[in-house]
Amino acid sequence: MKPFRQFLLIFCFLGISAWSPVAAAGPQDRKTHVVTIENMRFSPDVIRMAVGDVVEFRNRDLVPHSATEVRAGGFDSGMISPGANWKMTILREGSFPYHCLYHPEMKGEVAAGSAARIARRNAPAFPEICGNP
Ligand SMILES: [Cu+2]
Repeated sequence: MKPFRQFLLIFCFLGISAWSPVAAAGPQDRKTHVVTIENMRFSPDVIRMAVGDVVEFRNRDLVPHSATEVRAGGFDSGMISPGANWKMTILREGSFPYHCLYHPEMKGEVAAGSAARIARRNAPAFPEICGNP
């Protein structure tokens, strides 16, 4: 192969890689957002994240808590024992208020994707949103 053709081929290959508008987003690109449960509060109480990110709840209180979506049929950690953690992934855009089943005054919200603000205003019903990371 002539050197010029070789150069063209390499240039095309690199050009396509560099200019491709589609970025491969794999599990390695997921961010983990930590919510610490301490002193009877979720901290931070509002998480803004990308769809597909992971939220990890860490109970650092001396009593059990839960992270349970307010909407019936939504996500539910079940009991998170003192010192235990629980993770979930949000798979759809939206805003998902949650509370603790044992202490309903403990409240938080997970918002995912660009539609989060609109979703919160309109408060529509959502299909299943959770999966294991
Ligand atoms: Cu609680």
